[in-house]
Amino acid sequence: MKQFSPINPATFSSGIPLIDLSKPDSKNLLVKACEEFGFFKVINHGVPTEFISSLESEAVKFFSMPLSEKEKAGPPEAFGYGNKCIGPNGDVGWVEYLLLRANPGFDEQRLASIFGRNTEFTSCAVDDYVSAVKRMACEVLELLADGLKIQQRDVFSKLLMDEQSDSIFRVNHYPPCPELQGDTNGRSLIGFGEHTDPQIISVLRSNNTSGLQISLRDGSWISVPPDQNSFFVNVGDSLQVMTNGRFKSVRHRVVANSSKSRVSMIYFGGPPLSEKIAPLASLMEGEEDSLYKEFTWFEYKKSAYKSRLADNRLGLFEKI
Ligand code: GA4
Repeated sequence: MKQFSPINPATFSSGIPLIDLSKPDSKNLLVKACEEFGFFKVINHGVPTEFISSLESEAVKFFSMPLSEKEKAGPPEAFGYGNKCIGPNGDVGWVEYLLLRANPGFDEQRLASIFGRNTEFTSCAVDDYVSAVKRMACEVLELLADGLKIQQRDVFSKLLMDEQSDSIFRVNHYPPCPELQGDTNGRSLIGFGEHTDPQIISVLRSNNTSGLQISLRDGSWISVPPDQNSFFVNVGDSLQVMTNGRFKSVRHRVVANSSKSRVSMIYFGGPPLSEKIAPLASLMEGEEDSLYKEFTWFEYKKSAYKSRLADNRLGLFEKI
């Protein structure tokens, strides 16, 4: 069993690892956070506030349009506007969303052609935001490679930087659900059901409305207090595989709020479709065997889209 040194309160925020990217010791804390939680909060991230606020205000404007207008940008397969239905296999949630490719300009051009020139999501706000967040995600991945003592610093980040990187950008709107107010039975409504993210890394920013919860290693759930000035980062299934299970992809979900609307923007950093996802040779100590069968990101993605949200998608690729 691996032993961890005692928790230092300065590196936690409400029980969640807190990483200050401007501090020199961040790489070791990042490794610990990915091993213990698969999740952490990032401050001093370097993403300009104006990129965040202008995209948020475009998102708010978009979601406040009449449903019939928004539906012109749907259905979401594979990209566009979606409402309540998540993925192709019957999952539903109290959420509406936009799914976009994270490659510059791509889907904004499509949305511009649907809505006309001056509508929301036609400006460069998405590009500015996604480029800055991707840069930060790459910095985190390089610090992680360093922290893991891998010689090739860009071993993870190069997959996001690749022109063919299959990365996604998602904007979620969880409308308030007044029926939940004063519910004495403590019932809650699922906004986005529990799942792990299939990609390498996900970077989330939300407004100041709560709702996000993560599952700890013992299976218990904790609420993540919202912080609109910080980012929250998830380890995805692919990073779990590349580290041969050393990092854990975190199960997470969002519960609806009774009075406030929640807006979140998530960048999912994925590899090119042809990329082999396998444990890095440099991380395999001695006789250590790969815990996973070999697969490409294309194969994993194909199988993920046949699954339900809550399924253990990596299960199919584990060696017995
Ligand atoms: C979870 C992470 C991302 O939001 C996402 C989701 C995708 C979708 O909404 O279309 C999936 C889900 C996510 C995993 C399993 C499949 C695919 C819905 C679903 C039931 C965009 C992604 O890449 O995988």
